[in-house]
Amino acid sequence: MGSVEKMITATRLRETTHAIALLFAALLLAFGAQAALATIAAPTQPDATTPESAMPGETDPVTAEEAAAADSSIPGYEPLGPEMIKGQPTAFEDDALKSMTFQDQYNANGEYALWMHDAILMPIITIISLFVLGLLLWVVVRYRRGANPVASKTTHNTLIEVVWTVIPIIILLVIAVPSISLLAKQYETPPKDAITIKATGYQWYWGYTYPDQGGFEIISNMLDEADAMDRGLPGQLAVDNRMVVPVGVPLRIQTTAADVIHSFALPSLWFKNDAVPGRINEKMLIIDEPGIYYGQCSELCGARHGYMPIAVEAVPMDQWRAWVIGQGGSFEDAEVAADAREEVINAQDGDAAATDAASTEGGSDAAAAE
Ligand SMILES: [Cu+2]
Repeated sequence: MGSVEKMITATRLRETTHAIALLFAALLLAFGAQAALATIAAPTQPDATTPESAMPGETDPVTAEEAAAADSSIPGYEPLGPEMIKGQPTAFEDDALKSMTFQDQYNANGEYALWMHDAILMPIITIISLFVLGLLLWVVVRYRRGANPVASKTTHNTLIEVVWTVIPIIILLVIAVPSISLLAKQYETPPKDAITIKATGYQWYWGYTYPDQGGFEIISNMLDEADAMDRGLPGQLAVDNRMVVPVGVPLRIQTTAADVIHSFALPSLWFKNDAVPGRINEKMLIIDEPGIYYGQCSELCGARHGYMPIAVEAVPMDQWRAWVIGQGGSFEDAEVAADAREEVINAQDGDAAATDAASTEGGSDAAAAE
């Protein structure tokens, strides 16, 4: 009997070893293919700012400084310095507690979400965890075999069953109300006059297009880490050309990608939208304070996924207009575009009104005509 069992165990062991070896081989193949693809793809990628170097990380510091000098030469616009950095992660060494939670929030949605986390979710999670831990300890101590040799045969208790059904329902309702309201806030449609910026993910950098201001595109590559540190900017987050936007007004951020799926994420502005090739995703963003806000691509997109940071610079409207002019943009088409959008929206509203005969809008129109 012993030898048969040993044989079976040996066979099983061999099978398991084979399975593990196969798994490793598959993983190696997958990673090898990914690395090979990356090396093939890298030199062929278009790179508008640094045509002489294919990899964004190898940006020549002189070129980057020249770019910065060119920026500061725009009349009426002053690029924000390191003292204006607001949205960035905190290092564990600097502040252990802060490094483990959310970044400070700089708009209404972010503040609301942070409040929901701090005032609703965390207290509920803590109370439930402590309560269950207490129950477990009580059972372990009070009903151990030594203290309670004859176990109870009780199987049903109507009161307890009602309580442990109703209380979780109430807890879920308490969570659902702010949760659904936050979800709705996040999908609020931007107003007609919102400023459109299209963020395009490329392997491995970002492009920011301003369609209403002439359609110019800003190509944004990560700064060389040492170069960024020299300028007092955070390494692996600072870029050569930031996405400059006006502060305090609604922005219509559209995200898309040119090659693979990327994700445009700004933790301190409670903003994240996937950038999918052949598709436009749209979400409203409002930034409350002037400043620099850092984010990162948040969808695994290839070898240099970790090196395509996002830097948004929010400046007052007049400075932003000066910057747009400095980039060769114009404001002539902005109103035309806004009017065109309004026409489309009115047409859609008109369709909706037509189906709803007793529309109040029709009534007010008639009143205005009189
Ligand atoms: Cu990416």
